[in-house]
Amino acid sequence: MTKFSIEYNPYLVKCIFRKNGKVLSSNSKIGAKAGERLQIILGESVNWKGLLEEIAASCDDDVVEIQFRGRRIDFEDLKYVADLYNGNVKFSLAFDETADDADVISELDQLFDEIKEKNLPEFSGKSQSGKDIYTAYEEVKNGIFEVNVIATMSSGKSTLINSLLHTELLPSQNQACTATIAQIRDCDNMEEFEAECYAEDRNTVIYPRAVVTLDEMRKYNSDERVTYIDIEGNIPSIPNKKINLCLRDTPGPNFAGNIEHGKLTQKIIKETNAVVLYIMNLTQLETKNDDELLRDISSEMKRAGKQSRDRFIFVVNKCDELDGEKGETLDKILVSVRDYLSPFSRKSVFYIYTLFLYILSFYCYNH
Ligand SMILES: Nc1nc2c(ncn2[C@@H]2O[C@H](COP(=O)(O)OP(=O)(O)OP(=O)(O)O)[C@@H](O)[C@H]2O)c(=O)[nH]1
Ligand SMILES: [Mg+2]
Repeated sequence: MTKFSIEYNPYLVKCIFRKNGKVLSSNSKIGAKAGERLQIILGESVNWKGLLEEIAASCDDDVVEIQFRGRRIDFEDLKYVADLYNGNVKFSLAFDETADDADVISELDQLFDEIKEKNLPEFSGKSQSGKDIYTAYEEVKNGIFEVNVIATMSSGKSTLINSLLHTELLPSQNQACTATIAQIRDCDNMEEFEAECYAEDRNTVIYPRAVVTLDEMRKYNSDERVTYIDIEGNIPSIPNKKINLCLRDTPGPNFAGNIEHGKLTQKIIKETNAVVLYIMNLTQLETKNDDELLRDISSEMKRAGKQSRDRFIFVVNKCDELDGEKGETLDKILVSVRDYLSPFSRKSVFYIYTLFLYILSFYCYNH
């Protein structure tokens, strides 16, 4: 039996691979991947069959034990890929858990408390905007994690967000629907959703803060004076102590009622650091508008490098529309989605996210 080990540090984006105790150098095919994200290495890319296939090829053995050292969520991704593997090698997985995000943050908290107590002059400086290091740390830690949902019209943006909210709050229908920009801030202790509506200047209140349901949201969405809807309420399963999530539903950029919508989508793609969930409508993959948006995303990924590529996550939606009788299967569809996306950017990045996210989207729609 071959013993293979993977030690993964997601904060430094660093893997150490060992075969039978010996570290694989950067001259080896697997060792050369040491500086890439685990989720990317797990998937296929040009001249790379995915980590498990590559381990199988490098070990020349029927039985391989993989010892993984790292965070549980990363181990779960490895396990997911191992469960899908149907090659000739029998893999067994062992897990050695290291600190997770919560442990790291609590260690950082302690460290900051200690240096604050010592009143060290090295840490007494202020930034140009007048912030000291402690305020800046708190701001980053408690900052809002913004997720923008974008896509061409009727791809299922609002429906996906409703699924994440476990309730039908945002209007959705099979024609140009969302005309406003609604953002939902997670607030664990609220029992209902409350919303306030603003005009285009982001300042003039059109409807003051009130409890909302789908009916009020329909009214706000069809009122031409309303551009922004700020909503607060509990997004289930997302604890505030871990993350201050804000989901933002956007109108399709091709919404005929307002050319500003296209500009907003451009701004989200180019000018923010926020995460973008890009929803692809399986029943209508290759539209001109999709093409334009994907080109914009692709050039932003090229311009802003690695960090920017991680901002864009692709969701293949409406997977329930697959017609099994015509031989359409999820695997085949993923191949065609990959082929469709590959001219826009590197295959591997798109692949792993689409693979993972079609499952999320499928799950959300059906629950
Ligand atoms: N079969 C199927 N239909 C879906 C799915 N998601 C959304 N839909 C339907 O697709 C249509 C459009 O959904 P919306 O959520 O309004 O789409 P949108 O992207 O928010 O649309 P706009 O706001 O107009 O840009 C609605 O009729 C939904 O019921 C899905 O996963 N499967
Ligand atoms: Mg919508």
